[in-house]
Amino acid sequence: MNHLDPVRHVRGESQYVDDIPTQRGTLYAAVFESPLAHGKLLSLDFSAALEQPGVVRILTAADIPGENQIGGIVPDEPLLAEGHVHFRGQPVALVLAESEHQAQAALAFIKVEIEPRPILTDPRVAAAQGELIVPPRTFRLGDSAAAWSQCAHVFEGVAESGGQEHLYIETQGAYAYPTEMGGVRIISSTQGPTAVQRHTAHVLGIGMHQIEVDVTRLGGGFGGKEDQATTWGALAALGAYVVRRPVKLVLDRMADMRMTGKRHPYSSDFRIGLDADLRIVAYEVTFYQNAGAAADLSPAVLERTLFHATNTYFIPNVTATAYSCRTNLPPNTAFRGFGGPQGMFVMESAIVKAAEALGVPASTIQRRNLLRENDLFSYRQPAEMCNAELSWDTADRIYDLEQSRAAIAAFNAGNEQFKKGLSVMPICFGISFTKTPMNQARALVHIYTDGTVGVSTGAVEMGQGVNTKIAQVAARTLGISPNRIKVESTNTTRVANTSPSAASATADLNGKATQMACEVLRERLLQHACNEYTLNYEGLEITNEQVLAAGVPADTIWEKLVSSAYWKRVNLTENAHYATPDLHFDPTTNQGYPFAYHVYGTAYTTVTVDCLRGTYAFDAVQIVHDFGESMNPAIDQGQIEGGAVQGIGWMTLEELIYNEEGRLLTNSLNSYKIPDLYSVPRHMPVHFLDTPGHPRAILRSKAVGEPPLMYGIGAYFAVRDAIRAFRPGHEIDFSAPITPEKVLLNLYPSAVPAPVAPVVVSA
Ligand code: LUZ
Ligand code: MOS
Repeated sequence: MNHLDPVRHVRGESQYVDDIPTQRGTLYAAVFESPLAHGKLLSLDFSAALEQPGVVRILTAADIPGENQIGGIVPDEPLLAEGHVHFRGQPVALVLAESEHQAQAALAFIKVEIEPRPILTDPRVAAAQGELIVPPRTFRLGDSAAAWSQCAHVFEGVAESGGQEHLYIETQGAYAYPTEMGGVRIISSTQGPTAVQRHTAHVLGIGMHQIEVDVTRLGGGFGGKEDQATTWGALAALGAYVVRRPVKLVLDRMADMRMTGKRHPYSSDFRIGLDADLRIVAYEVTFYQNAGAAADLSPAVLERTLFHATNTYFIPNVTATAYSCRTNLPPNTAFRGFGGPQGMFVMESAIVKAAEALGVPASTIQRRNLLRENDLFSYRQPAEMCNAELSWDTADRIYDLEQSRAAIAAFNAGNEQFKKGLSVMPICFGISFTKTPMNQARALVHIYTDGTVGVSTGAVEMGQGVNTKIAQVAARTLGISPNRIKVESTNTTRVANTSPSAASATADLNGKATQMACEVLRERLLQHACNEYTLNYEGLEITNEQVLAAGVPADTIWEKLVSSAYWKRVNLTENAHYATPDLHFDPTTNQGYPFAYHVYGTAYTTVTVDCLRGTYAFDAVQIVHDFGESMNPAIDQGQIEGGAVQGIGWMTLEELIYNEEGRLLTNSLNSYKIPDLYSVPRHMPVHFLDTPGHPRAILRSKAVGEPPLMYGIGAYFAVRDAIRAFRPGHEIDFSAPITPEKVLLNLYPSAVPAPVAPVVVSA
């Protein structure tokens, strides 16, 4: 089945928040941001701004009727700054005007006095000063301290990975309408409609039943709208609630880049010990996460870093500690992989460090330490239906590691200016929200009297194709054509108390709920058919035996079956609740069974570096991926390609630079480089690993959203490999992204003077 949306997208018919026809009387909002990264708010002067044409009202924290608080995990984040500002771009006031231009123009007339305070941008400095968001966490397996003596080889090092801008094509935004009885209806570009509803109700001091949030689709989310869509939904709602007029707030690209949080930069220390057979005996790692100025989702991201700290390897002795460090940057947030990639980058760095020192290919160490069936992760869940070795060996069989390496060696021997590099990146990603209670979903299915079907769930369509998958589940379960099915907008009044569309789990959770509701309806219709014994449809005689033999009602008799059921007063609506079975996790011992299952895969990345210019191009990323029984191979392959390219961007091109004043210098697409047509791999074969899938996955089709991002980590190591082909033995920092600039500095370490660069907050 094709993805339902692309034709509409290409024709420009899909509606995003900014495309909704505006109601008469709509006001436009613009956000006045803190110009300093840290300080005490002394005064705000709106007198000149209020005199600008079209300006209707300017709101501050003082206008909030409820509590000025939108913190999720930790209540540490005001909706509008109060008393102090903690990052540049923090919302301080909301201008409401008759036009978008007038609202924006008025911002320049607001005067603010701030007494500056010291600015922190480095997580290690923050940790040293005790600026932690939550107490540190440690995951432990075995006894690493005692294990060093058993190691033939021990290596240590530092690894740094940078942040990443989400760059969803649709920027953040919301459109709020006052409803009668003092409520608000919000159309929001959010992955988490219930989060917008809950926080807005709290901010307005009213019940959640007074707030309706509706989401048709997003132009991308990638985690950036899991938690951080709430600010704009709540601000628009505040305006609508106070002024009793519709309020629209849509960020322009540069405002979005300045004001919103990103992937967390990490700075980490590692120590790895191997025995004489290159088995990893012990691993110790300390992560310093740059959380920014408020908790947001940082503690959960930090936890997932610990879950994935050993990637897809079995290591008997592990101590992994993580610090979430408070700095004066915009609060960093969920981003595809949710801390997992940051943890896995350090693991791979440790292996490469050992491999380079020992003079063996990293792949030798990687292959020897892959998880096997029932091996324990550090959190004590066993690797069940483990496909780590299967995906590695399948990749070797079809892409041939030895042969690939030999071809690269031959190329490198015959070329001076161009060098090729190769890496192997095996992945393992746990599927489920790590916070067990979030693993629940509901579906509401209506069969209308003409046989068409409306399905509502908590799933948010953000381009990933979840609506297509939901329609497939309903069609398959009811035994009807997907053309009869409409997947409705995600609306908090139809499906309540939803988890965000996140954690790669949306199709599993909402798909299973849809399946359950449709199974009940199908049984009920079959029962109805049996009760009627014989249904006479325009000369077509069908007995209950035939209906039962068919298993599900055939499409041709569906309409008659449904309408006859209605006339017999059979309930044609069903609501189902799904909660992933078997999950448990104890955050005090950091042990349990947090994941429904794991997704595995392996990627070979080949790159050609121009050793005169420092530029590079990816020849190929060859992938073997564990889809289970893919229910939609086209959508799933799209997720693999997009995810891998997004990972390549994070690891090679995308460099966020804040100066020491906490100002984002890479604040637009001419200074922040994302992958384009020329930087994607020329070849990207995706082999579907042949497995039976997993029963906890929807239709045994495994989650596919986040795992492929981590194939991109291989890009960093492939580039590094090519640099070392040009300059054998050269020590290269484990510091991502490895931009063309960094490549050049590594190719000519002594010839290039140390650059006078702005402070790079790569961590
Ligand atoms: N969001 C969340 C996530 O709240 N919990 C998670 O475990 C998670 N994992 C990945 C992406 N988003
Ligand atoms: Mo996400 S990082 O699954 O919102």
